[in-house]
Amino acid sequence: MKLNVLMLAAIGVLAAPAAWAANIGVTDVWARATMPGQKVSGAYMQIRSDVDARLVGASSPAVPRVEMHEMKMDGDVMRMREVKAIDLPKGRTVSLEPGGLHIMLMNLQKPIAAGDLIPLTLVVESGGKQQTVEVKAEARAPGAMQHHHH
Ligand SMILES: [Cu+2]
Repeated sequence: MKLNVLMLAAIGVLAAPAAWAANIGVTDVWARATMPGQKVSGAYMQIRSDVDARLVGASSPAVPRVEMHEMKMDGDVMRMREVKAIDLPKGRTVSLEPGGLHIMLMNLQKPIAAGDLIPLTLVVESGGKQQTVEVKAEARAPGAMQHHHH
C-alpha cells in the first residue's frame, strides 16, 4: 500500500509539466536518404503549436550533429544558414521543407537508407519554459536532390 502511494507521488511529479506544456503537433516527418559517402542530409516536417512557441533545438541519438537551417535566395544563389530558433506562431502550421527551413543532419557516420527511422528530439520553448517532443523521421529516397552550399 505504501509503495502504491509512493508510485503515485512519483507519477505526479513526472506528469507535472503537462499542466503548462503547449500542445505541439508534428506531422509529415521525413528525412532524405543519402548516397554512400554523403555526410549531410535534411529532415522535414509540419509543426503546429496551440500557443506562441519557438523551436529552439533539435538533436538525435543517431546523428552526431543536428542544426536548424534556413535556405533563402540571395540574388540568383540559394544560400543556407543556421538559425537559432524557428518561430511557431499560435495555431499556424509551420513547414520545414526542402528549399526552406529544415533540420540539418550532419557528420553522418553511415548512409541513411530509404525506410530508416531517424529519431529526433525537438526542444520547444513557450512562456519561458522548454519541453521536448520526440518524433521519428522516415527516410525517403533522394529524388530531386537539392544542392547544398556548405
Ligand atoms: Cu541545411
